[in-house]
Amino acid sequence: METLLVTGGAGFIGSNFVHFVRNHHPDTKLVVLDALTYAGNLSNIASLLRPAYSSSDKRVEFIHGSINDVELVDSIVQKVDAVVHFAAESHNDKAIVSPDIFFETNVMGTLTLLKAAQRYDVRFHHISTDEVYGDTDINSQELFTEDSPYKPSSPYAASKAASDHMVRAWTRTYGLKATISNCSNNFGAYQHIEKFIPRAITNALCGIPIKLYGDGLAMRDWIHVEDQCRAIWEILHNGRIGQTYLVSAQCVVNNKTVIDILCDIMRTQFDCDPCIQYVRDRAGADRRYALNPQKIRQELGWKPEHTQFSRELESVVRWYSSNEDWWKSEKSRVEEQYQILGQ
Ligand code: NAD
Ligand code: TDX
Repeated sequence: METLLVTGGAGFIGSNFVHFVRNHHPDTKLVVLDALTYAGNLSNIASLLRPAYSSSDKRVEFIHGSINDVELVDSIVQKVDAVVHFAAESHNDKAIVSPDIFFETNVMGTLTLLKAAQRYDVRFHHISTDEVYGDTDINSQELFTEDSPYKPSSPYAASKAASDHMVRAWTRTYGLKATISNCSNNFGAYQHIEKFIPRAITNALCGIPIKLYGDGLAMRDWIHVEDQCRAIWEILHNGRIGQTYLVSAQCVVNNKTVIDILCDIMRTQFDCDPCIQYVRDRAGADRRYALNPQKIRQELGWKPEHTQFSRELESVVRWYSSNEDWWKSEKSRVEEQYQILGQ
C-alpha cells in the first residue's frame, strides 16, 4: 500500500486533495502534516481522520507540526513513499506586510523537506504557482509555458520561485526524484475567506460591499480545485522525474467579470443585493496570468472537467452559504485586517 505525506493537508488545496485521494484512491494511506496556522482548519478533513482506537491503516493520519521541524520531518519522511508538498504561506496581501514568515515557511520549510526526501530517497512533488513567471499586460495574448523565464513580482511569488529553484537543484545535484506543478488560481470549497472569491461571497452574505482592487480589470486564470487535485495525482504517478507541468483550465477572466457573475447568482438565487466598492490596489499588483497547459494535456492526458465557470461559481456560493459555521467566526478579524490596509 502506498503512503503519501501531504504537507499543508488542512489548508484549501491540501484538504481538497485529501478528500480526492480518499474518494478516488482509497487504498492510498495519507499522513497529513500541518502546523494549523490561521489558514489551516482541521475540520476540513476531520471526517476522514483515523480514530485513535482504530487499527485500520487505510484512514488519514494527522500530525500537528511544522515543516520547519527538522526532527519531526525526518521521522515522518523515512516512513512514506512520497511527499506531496502543499504547505505554504499563500496570501499575497499578507506577504506585502509580513514577508519574513513567507521565506521561513516557503523556502526554509521546503529545504527541510527536500533534505529529508534526499536522505531517504523519497519521491517528491512540489506544488507551485503561475505567479513565478510574473505577469503580462491585460491586452496580451501571451501564455506562459514551462520554459518561460522566472520573473516573480511579489514577495510571495519570490518565495515560491526560490522553492521551485531548490527542487530543481536537488534533482540535478542529488538525484532527487522530484516533479513540480505550477498552477493558476484555484477556487472551490474550503478556500480561506481572505482570498478574492470567498471574500466576495461572504461579504455579500454579510451585507458588506464586495471589494474590487484598483480598476477591477486585473485578469486571473481560474481552475476548479478538484481539477488541480486530479492533475497533481497524475503528475505524481505518471509524470516524468525532473519535469515541470503547468496546470490551467484556460479560464482567463478579469476580476470585475467574476464579480458580475457572482452578483447575478446572489441576486437571483440567494436573496442578496450585493454592492461593489472599488478600493486601492495591491502594491506592485500583477495584471494578468495565463498558462499554456499543453504539456500536461498531451503527455498525461489530463484535462479539466469543471469547465462551466458560472455553474461552478454557483456551487461555491452554495457551499459558503450553507457552511457559515466554517467561516463566520473569522469574518470580522479578516475584514479588520483589510481595513488597516485600506482594502
Ligand atoms: P492555504 O493557505 O489555504 O493552506 C496552506 C496550509 O499550509 C495551511 O493548512 C497551513 O496551516 C499550512 N502551513 C503553513 N505553514 C506551515 C508549516 N510551517 N508547516 C506545516 N504546515 C504549514 O494554501 P492553498 O491555497 O491551499 O495553497 C496550497 C499550495 O498551493 C501552496 O503551496 C500555494 O503556493 C500553492 N498554490 C495555490 C494556488 C491557489 O490558488 N490557492 C494556486 C497555485 C499554487
Ligand atoms: O477583496 C479582493 N478584491 C480583489 O479585487 C481580493 C482579496 C483580491 N482582489 C483581486 C486581487 C487579484 O487581482 O483579485 C485577484 C485575486 O486575488 P487573490 O485571491 O488574493 O489571489 P492571487 O493574488 O491571484 O493569488 C492566488 O493565486 C495564485 C493565490 O492566493 C496564490 O496562493 C496562488 O499562488
